[in-house]
Amino acid sequence: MKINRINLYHLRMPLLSPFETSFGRITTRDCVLLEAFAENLVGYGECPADRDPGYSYETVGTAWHILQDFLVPAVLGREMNSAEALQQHMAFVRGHLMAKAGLEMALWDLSGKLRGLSLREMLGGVRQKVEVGVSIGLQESPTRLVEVARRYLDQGYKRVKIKIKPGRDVQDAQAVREAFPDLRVQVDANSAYDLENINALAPLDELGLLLIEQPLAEDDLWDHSKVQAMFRTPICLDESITSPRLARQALEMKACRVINIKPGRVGGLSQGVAIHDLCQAQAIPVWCGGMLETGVGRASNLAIATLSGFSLPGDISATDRYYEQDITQERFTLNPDSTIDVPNGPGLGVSINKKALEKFTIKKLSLAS
Ligand code: OSB
Ligand code: MG
Repeated sequence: MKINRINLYHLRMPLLSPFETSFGRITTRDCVLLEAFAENLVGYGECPADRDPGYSYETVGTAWHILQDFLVPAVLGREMNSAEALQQHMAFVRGHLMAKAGLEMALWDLSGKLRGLSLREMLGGVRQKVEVGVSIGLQESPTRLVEVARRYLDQGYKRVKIKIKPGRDVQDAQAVREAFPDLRVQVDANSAYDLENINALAPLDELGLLLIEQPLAEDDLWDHSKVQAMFRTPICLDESITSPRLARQALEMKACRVINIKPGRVGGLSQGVAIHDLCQAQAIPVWCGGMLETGVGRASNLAIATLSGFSLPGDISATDRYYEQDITQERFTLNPDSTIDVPNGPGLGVSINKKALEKFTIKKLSLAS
């Protein structure tokens, strides 16, 4: 197929509640939505770069520039029939993995619509619903955190992740553990520690946590191997794993025992699948991370999380954990067993609510061949 037009939308959507991590607090969430036209079909992709370079160096601004000036021109009007071919055409751009991932997602959506196959079927997923948890941002106090966690448990979530940062770590995790002795709990530091202050986290090892996510800097596999040696609890890497090669090296170095796969962070669904395959061959558990996606990115995350090696619950919560109004007609809901159903329609299996898309668009660009 040949893509003959791509529209970029800079979206800004209000969150139902603020989301605070060690790198900042947001009340609205930005992203770039891609709308790609080919063969009288339209496919959507979500680039999860945020407004600020807190989680990663990419922002909506950098992704917009890279898409507009490099990636989209390299793709428009070219015969393109697989994610592999797309990745080859994008390889001249170093980095900018979230920008690439958005484009790859749109190609998958188009391919699925062309072939009448769901993304789950194309990726080789083995289940129709996916086990999920909820990621809870930093709260004003441990007491408040427990209240918020309880609200999510009442809704049916059976796994909770809490964000931590120096000064807001052990007490928070202990409070949750005391309130919910049997709950599956994990923590995420988003790179807020270094070897100087990591000892503060030692008491976490007594709490029976599922994992400790990304304690150190993203470019620091080696020191993560030292931290993993200090803890019985598995270290899970998120920010550090930006390619299948780094995933392999992290495992060789024993820098982690679990990997969080976010297709956006690694340059696209195909790269996420490659990391899944590599981990599965070594019996390393993986799970699907989240970036507060719209219904478009959420559908994509659900599809990849159906692969057999995704053995831990994903950060893929119901729509009402994030947005009062989404840009998809479909809203994702939580089943009583803490799962979410995976869309079955062709491609991503979602349709766009044009009114909502227009409402949340703060900038639009149309590029044609
Ligand atoms: O580190 O997993 C993270 C959200 C934005 C950026 C980074 C992260 C997160 C989350 C939220 O933890 C997961 C979700 O989408 O619910
Ligand atoms: Mg994380």
